[in-house]
Amino acid sequence: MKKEVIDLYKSYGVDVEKALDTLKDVAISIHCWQLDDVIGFEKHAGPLSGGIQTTGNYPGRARNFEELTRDLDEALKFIPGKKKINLHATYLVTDRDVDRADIQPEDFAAWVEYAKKRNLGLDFNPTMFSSPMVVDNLTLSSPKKEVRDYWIRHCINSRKIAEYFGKELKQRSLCNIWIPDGLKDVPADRQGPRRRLKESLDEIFSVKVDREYEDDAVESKVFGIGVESYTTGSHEFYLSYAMKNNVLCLLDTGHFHPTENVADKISSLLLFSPRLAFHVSRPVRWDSDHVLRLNDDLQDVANELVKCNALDRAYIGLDYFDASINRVAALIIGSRNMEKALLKALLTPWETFAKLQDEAKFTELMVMQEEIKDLPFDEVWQEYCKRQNVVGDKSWFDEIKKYEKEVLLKRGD
Ligand code: RNT
Ligand code: ZN
Repeated sequence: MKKEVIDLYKSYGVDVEKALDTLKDVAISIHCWQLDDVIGFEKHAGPLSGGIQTTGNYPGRARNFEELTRDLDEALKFIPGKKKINLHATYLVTDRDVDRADIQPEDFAAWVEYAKKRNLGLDFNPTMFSSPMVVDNLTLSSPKKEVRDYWIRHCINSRKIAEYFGKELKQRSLCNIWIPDGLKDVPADRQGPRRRLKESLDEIFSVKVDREYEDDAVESKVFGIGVESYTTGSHEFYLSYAMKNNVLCLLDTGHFHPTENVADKISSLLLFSPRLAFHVSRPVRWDSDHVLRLNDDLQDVANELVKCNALDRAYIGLDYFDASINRVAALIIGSRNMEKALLKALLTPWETFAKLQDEAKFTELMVMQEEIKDLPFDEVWQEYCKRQNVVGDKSWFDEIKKYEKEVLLKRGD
């Protein structure tokens, strides 16, 4: 890296070396489900449901563990930094004819082996959609006891799988609960389903797992397709539940009203919670789960995490799925953008800015905030990638085009 670049940042009070050193240890949890349109490996896998949707029919979807991990390996070559893989329960690798509710650690042993070899962590999500046991769009908040009990069992087993990941890989694994529960039209009873969800969660969390290895999070949502009028697991519901019961809130950046600033929530939550979790996504008009671009919304999230000095208190997971472009490229683009946003945030003199704010020097603050945008970020990004042994420029896409031709296009469907 050129000395002028280092000095230029230094003139703003930014230590480039420190930024590079910090970023390399921040884990990003890369979601496996971008590579196969959220289908998974269950023997009788049906279509995606639960009010979420992939659109597009780009060729080359991964159809099994071998194909998906091959694609993942290809993507990982071009993603710098520390990584975890984020799994859903439907990505089990087993010959057993196991019901979704009864999954066990052994069904994910292949993933542990995969992760160990590559020095990756693993996170987990119970899958409470794409199942005949989602009855009338309801799972944990269903009025039917057998439906609730089924998903309670699934969640308890999921937490044990995450604990197993944590123990095996010697790094804490996040188990994140999201349910699709809601109503299409005007609710007659809003509190009933929420009371049942609360009781289901109480039962799920009454089973103790070791916090050293496993963390629990709950993910809220404003609405889903087909359940536009009411969502049982709203933000207020889970925020209250999490604070009272010592579990974590997971903020999916696509799960709020379109003009709501999700980044603004971070500083508040961190005052009351030991850790915070994310599904970083990009909503376009709705929770559309577009590939992450390096836009202001993404930058804001990264900025807040750095400003709050919370990089070691955050689970940064990605959550998007685009079937209209090369899926491996989609995974790389979003992951690199997450890394870039964090690096940009780390290359900003937040303390100086905060002081200007406190001193009410708002003109100077605005000048600085704008000037900093012109610093030679790419030089630092290239240096980071070089140190991580990853291609820094767009030439990664040449490799992916080759991979598409040699591997992806040869897959039938
Ligand atoms: C749905 C939630 C949920 C899923 C993934 C597949 O709106 O965001 O997290 O997208 O888990
Ligand atoms: Zn999500």
